[in-house]
Amino acid sequence: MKFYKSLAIITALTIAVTSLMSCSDKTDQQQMLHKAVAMESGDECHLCGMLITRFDGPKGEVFRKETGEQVFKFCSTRDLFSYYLDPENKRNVAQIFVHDMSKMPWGSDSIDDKYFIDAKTAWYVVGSEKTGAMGDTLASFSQQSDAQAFAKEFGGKVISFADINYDTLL
Ligand code: ZN
Ligand code: CU1
Repeated sequence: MKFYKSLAIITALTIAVTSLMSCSDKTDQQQMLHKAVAMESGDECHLCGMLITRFDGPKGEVFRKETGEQVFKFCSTRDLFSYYLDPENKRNVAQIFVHDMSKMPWGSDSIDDKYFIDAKTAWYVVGSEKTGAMGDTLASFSQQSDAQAFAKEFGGKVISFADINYDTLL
């Protein structure tokens, strides 16, 4: 009898903890609802200070958990990931965007925030002949097949978000 009683208590506790956890998950999700913002002509890269819209290639944006609406913008996917791969930053990033280069032309005059996608579900081509603000860069795509088509045309290797590390950026 005692055994069943404690079993019941444990079950009740487990249910309570689980529902608490899903509650906090929900608040996390609500904090995730930032929309990507436009790159303005005066915007400087958060990492290197270069004027973002003067340079070709995909750009990046980050919202950090503790800074609310403040957005951090990057001249290139390369600088975005140099920033993001720092464990201190990684922990604090709520949302991260890159351009979908299957939709956006490579040239700097085509930069448009409507082509921003979630960086975590994107596919990347590293080592292609296409360069960005800082030289070699990562071409970003929402579809793996588009990344493969790009790699076929311009060289390089297709990788996922999880594959990106400091070696990738070298
Ligand atoms: Zn930069
Ligand atoms: Cu730069």
